[in-house]
Amino acid sequence: MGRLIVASNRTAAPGEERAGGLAVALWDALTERGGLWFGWSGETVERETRGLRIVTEGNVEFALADLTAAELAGYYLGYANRALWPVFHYRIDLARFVDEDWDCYATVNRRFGRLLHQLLRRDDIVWVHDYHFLLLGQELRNNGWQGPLGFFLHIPFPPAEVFAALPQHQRIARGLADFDLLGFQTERDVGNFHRYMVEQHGAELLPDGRLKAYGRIIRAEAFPIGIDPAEMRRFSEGEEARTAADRVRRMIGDRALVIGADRMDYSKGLPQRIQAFGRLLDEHDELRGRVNLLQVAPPSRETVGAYRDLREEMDRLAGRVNGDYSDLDWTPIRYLARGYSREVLAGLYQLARVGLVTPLRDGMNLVAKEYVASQVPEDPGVLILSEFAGAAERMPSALLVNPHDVGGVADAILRALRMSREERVERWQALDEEVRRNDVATWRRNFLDALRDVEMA
Ligand code: GDG
Repeated sequence: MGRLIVASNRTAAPGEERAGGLAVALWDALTERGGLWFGWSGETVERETRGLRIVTEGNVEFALADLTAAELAGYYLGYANRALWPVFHYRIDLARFVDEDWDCYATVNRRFGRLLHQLLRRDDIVWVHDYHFLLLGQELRNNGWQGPLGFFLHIPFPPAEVFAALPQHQRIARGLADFDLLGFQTERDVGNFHRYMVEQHGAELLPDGRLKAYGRIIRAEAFPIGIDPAEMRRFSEGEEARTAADRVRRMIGDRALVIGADRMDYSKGLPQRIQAFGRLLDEHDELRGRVNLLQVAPPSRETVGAYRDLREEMDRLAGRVNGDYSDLDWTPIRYLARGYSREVLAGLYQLARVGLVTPLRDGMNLVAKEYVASQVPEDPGVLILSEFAGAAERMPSALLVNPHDVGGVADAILRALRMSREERVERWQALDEEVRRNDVATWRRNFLDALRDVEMA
């Protein structure tokens, strides 16, 4: 059996944080069969990039490439985060299409493809991750790689009409067709991709579900990503979780806690969420002084304009609700524009009566699953989940909401706060079963099994 080769924009090389189910799952897969993890070193150099930096840990090698400052601006902040991220999240209105950014994106994929190809051995299997590397498979093929080549998209794949707005969508589709296996988060994403390939590229959908495109046969399937529920449970019972929960409890007393935790990203529906909580207080005076929203929102990608705008909007909205309703001994919204460790978050999830996960669009959303895994089985909280999160496809027992419907979300919060313990337990059990069944280990096993089938074929 050959090695597993993983390529992702960031790696979990020694010295980087190997926190989070995903990094751990990939690490486990790599140590299981021995392998190599390729990606950006996280370092930018002024002009000339050095060659690869190789770091070894046990039977796993990390191959790390630098970016120049211009590449960081064009490939990463430019094309990946200003064009691809918004379009894949159905937000053409926020996308900025700059030809030079695309050129830079293609160039980095080409350079990285060449670097990675030099490290490949005959019987390796290659697994590429996410929207930073849409052209990497094609570049490996161009360099002569004929072995198994898989790709997993962590974010949604939009409907054909939206994807086709991307000026370079043809080139990207052609690149994707060079993979043997394309993994998506949900059946909806797979359906979107199929229809796009058939309508725009004359692809043929074969009876066995595979796709014939550009003279190649590719498999496009859903592999819903999960978490490590045991880890989350451990965190929620740990010392850090307890200390954090105690601190919050001291602040809120016996008031009900509603929690949100999201990267500060326009896809997460944060302004709408604040508005919904405001609406709840507008319409229910009996809740004033009785309930708190704690929103953790670590800033991300702050050099991108749309993210700065979001930050300002959040400050304004939370300030307004608090201005309208705060009293001497109560502030309705505690909005924290900073990150906390996952240990701390687990404690907060457990304390919270309601988990509010209302993205406008999300590939999967792991916070929803982590909230479920952190609950006390006899007295669990209620998950309110956007129907537009990938997670909703298999979590129908959550209170599903349309995050654009501010009144509907307010109603759902009210319903969650009033829900009987019996109903809470029943809903939670169904959710917990799903979270445990489709965990992160299952996700990677299913993907790698499918990729190995390609290898055999
Ligand atoms: C992308 C896709 C898909 C949150 N706050 C803090 C913190 N977190 C952790 C959570 C969770 C992770 O970050 C966030 O994962 P999500 O899935 O919710 O969202 P994205 O970052 O957008 O991830 C998404 C995912 O990839 C996996 O495929 O589900 O749809 O967009 O684990 O607990 N971690 C720390 N401090 C925080 O304040 N340390």
